[in-house]
Amino acid sequence: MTKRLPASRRLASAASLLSLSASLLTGLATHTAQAAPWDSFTKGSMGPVVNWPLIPIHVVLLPDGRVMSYGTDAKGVQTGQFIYDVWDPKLGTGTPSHLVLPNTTGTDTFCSAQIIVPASGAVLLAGGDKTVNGVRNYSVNDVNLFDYRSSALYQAPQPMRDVRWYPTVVTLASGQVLVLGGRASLTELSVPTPELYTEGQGWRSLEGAASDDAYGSRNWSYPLAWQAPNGRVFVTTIWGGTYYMDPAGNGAIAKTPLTLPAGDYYLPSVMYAPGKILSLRKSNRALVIDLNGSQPTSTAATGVGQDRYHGSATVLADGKVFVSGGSIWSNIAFGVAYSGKIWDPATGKWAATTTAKKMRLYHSVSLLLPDATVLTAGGGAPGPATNLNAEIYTPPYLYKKDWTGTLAPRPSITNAPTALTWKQGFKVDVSTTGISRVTLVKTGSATHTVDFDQRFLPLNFSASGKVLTVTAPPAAEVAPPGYYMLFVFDSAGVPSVARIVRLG
Ligand SMILES: [Cu+2]
Repeated sequence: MTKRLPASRRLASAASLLSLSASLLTGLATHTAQAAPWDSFTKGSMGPVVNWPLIPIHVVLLPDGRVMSYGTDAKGVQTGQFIYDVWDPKLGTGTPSHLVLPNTTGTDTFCSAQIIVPASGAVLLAGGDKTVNGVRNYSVNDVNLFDYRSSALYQAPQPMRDVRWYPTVVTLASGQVLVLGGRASLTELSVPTPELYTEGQGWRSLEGAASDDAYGSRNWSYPLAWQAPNGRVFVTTIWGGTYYMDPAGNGAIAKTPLTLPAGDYYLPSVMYAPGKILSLRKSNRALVIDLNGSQPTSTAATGVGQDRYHGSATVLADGKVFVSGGSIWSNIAFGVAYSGKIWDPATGKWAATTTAKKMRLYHSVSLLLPDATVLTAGGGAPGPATNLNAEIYTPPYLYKKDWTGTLAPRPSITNAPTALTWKQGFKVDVSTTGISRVTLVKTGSATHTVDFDQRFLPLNFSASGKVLTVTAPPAAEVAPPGYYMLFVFDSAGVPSVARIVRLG
């Protein structure tokens, strides 16, 4: 099977070259033919519904700017066993922009967890689904790796100790990947012991950090967890308790004094600034959690307007939070939120955005792309709609502020390092003077309302003409190693296309 991949890639490359010129022409035609609505500079605009070769239940932005997705077959039926897709946004959204490849690992990757391993840039896929005597939704301890350079998906040398379905993966300051939570089978609910993955060495169970309350039976489904500035891993639960988990040595876990109002597995939370999390809770409540002090604290924030079960929260290139999709009742086509909302951390207020055509409920995703737009996609398997499709959202910051609905000219990064280390000063050449902001956004990896590792960091900089001297983030606890999108903003607040840089 491995011999087949290069052949299909050669075909795809040839097709890509042909389609590139076609998509450029199509792109020009689209832009001249129809301007976006006049209020796009306040609401953004939603692109057309475009086909996707599977329901992208899992999406991950790769170090080369492409997007890997998986979760169903080509008809939208639950299974990650047969195919996965690699989409190149630079080639548009037509069929030739997708590279659909066979999954030869034997693992059904449906409802696994995926994240980029910082050292190699490979995507680690932990766990997945298993069918036993015709009954789905048992789980596996399989671990697979996806190499973006070859687009190949292959078995990792060592599986996890525990089987996991619906686990969470987190990149730690050490560069190791933590997996926690998930379900073992229909009868054995929880997997209370986290495991640590060290590239080249494999897995180690953190017996000292086992907890049913934090990420076991009381909080097993894609538990929300973040590398915190104090070196520990901060965990929130649906029932309200919060925890600091220490991954050092044998592992340890401690409850914090902070208790939150009730949340849900399918209401999103997002780290929108260093050590700060916007968390949507039940009954249209929202909170800002601050991890920068000696103990975590929370303050009430304005709710998003309605509960959006299965919606997504995506931090934009400017640090605002785009909330899209969801409905009032879990995975039911009632009270569907078609229009998104953007939260401004500077004011705490929500602004309405434009309206999507498709409901994005269970198994839908959202992902910030390097061109500062947002991929919103998927939903179904099961659900009221089988969404073998995506809509790309263009946020307000990309439009001219003149009511014409036309895209603003963008600044560009003409030269930037490909690798950074913490605290480092580095030079960035840009196309224009008057750069107003420099930001870093970690490459996202989303599934089931969670975007593992998503985080945003504003960077200090000084400018001399078209040369910026930028300071990298202060520490791995604030910005874990891995891949980040580097954006610059012009004097009108318009972001560049990102350069993807490796930190660490
Ligand atoms: Cu699922």
